[in-house]
Amino acid sequence: MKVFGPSFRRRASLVIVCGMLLVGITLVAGESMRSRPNTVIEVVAENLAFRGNNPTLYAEPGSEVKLIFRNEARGIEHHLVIEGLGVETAILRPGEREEIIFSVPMRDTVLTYSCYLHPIMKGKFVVGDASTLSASQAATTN
Ligand SMILES: [Cu+2]
Repeated sequence: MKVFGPSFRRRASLVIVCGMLLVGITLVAGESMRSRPNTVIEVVAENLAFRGNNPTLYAEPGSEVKLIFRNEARGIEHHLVIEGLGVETAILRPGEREEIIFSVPMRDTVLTYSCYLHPIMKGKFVVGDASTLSASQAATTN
């Protein structure tokens, strides 16, 4: 009695091919998840503004962002919150820094970031690009 006949070998090689295919698909899927846009945004608090005149910040929808917040003011505490995302740093003393990693919503939107200690420290956090921002500005002026 032949145990390893031609049909067995054919089936065995099919299983091996399928297995290799599965491993390949898993690797590719894992790779594409790891290569999602990972944005690093650095925000620096100076005396009574975020450096760069409270700049507009941009992030791609669905991306993962690492926010680095540094307080380089002299003798003034600052904090940073992005409204609507639940992203908020502690109140930082001069010289301190904090990093927060968070996920950005999938849909384009324009949010506000600010320091609640100083209401004039306020800028826009845009999920999307410049066209998202201009569309939202057109909507608010109409
Ligand atoms: Cu502040």
